[in-house]
Amino acid sequence: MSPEFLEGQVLYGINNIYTVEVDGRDLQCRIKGKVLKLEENAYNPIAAGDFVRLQADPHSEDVGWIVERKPRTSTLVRWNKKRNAVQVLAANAEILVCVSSTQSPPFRPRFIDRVLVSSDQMQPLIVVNKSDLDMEAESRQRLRNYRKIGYRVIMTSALTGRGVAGLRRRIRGKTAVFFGQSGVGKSTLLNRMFPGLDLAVGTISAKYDRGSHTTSFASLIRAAGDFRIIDTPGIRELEIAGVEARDLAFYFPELVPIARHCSYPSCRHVDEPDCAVRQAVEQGRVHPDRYESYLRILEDVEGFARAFPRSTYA
Ligand SMILES: Nc1nc2c(ncn2[C@@H]2O[C@H](COP(=O)(O)OP(=O)(O)OP(=O)(O)O)[C@@H](O)[C@H]2O)c(=O)[nH]1
Ligand SMILES: [Mg+2]
Ligand SMILES: [Zn+2]
Repeated sequence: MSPEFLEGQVLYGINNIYTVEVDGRDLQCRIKGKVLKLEENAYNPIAAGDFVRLQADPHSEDVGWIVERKPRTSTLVRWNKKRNAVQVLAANAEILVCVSSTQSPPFRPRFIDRVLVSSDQMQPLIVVNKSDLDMEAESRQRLRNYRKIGYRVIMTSALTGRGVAGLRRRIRGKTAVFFGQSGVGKSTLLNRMFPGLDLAVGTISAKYDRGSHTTSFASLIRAAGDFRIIDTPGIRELEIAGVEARDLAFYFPELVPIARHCSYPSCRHVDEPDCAVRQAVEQGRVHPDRYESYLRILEDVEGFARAFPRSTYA
């Protein structure tokens, strides 16, 4: 008798045991032996949000064996420096909620720029939480620039509830991944949005003004009213993986129409002659901070390409 095959979505994985939602039931699953070809350079072969095919266990209806991962429609990835591997933080989400804070931890637009480059095929939404606290004029100016170049920005406060209903409306009926530095209030926001969720919330270190890495693994959460959310652990630094240097400018929407006018067809917008992007920066048409982010990320991805000519996580 051939074993029964099922399909489901991975909610989370801890120590190589994956909780998979199959027709509304949660199964405890492992990857079946050598059947699932593990990708080279991959830190985790399976991420929260992945769709998988599995075999039912003949002895227990709560157990399954993952035999295949379905192709991903979207990914949020980073380069895990410590493990020297590509890490998929979440898969198959339609919306990327990039959560930052007005302060405590400080507003870090450079980090946001990296987040915006790290997701593929997700619709980005910039959330600035802790709007009950003041924000520096320079940070507000950066927010205006994000809006100007086409990003949607929502101000929220998990404390007062400001903006929370609006955020809920935006993510209803879709799968949304919440991502950002530790301590910006991702889990607090989710608790505010979905009373009863009771996600663990951390403290902000007074000494370092940063979060305490409270959420420790990504998990897909289902909430009443047709919500599917992936809460993720905050990270300190975001190293880019899997973006080709020659494609990087496409991840900066304001550069796309400008880069077309560069003299060199393969212009990197660094030191090439007649570079339209550099001219635009000099003339103030592109925010200098955004260009600086572009340059720093370019350095990263060129280094990455040298180390790993072909990444294989897609
Ligand atoms: N003033 C203020 N504090 C907030 C707000 N939202 C969250 N906090 C506080 O920020 C701290 C960190 O919140 P968390 O929800 O744990 O942050 P997180 O982004 O989930 O952090 P990690 O799980 O470590 O990635 C807690 O002390 C919260 O009470 C807010 O809107 N305003
Ligand atoms: Mg958290
Ligand atoms: Zn150029």
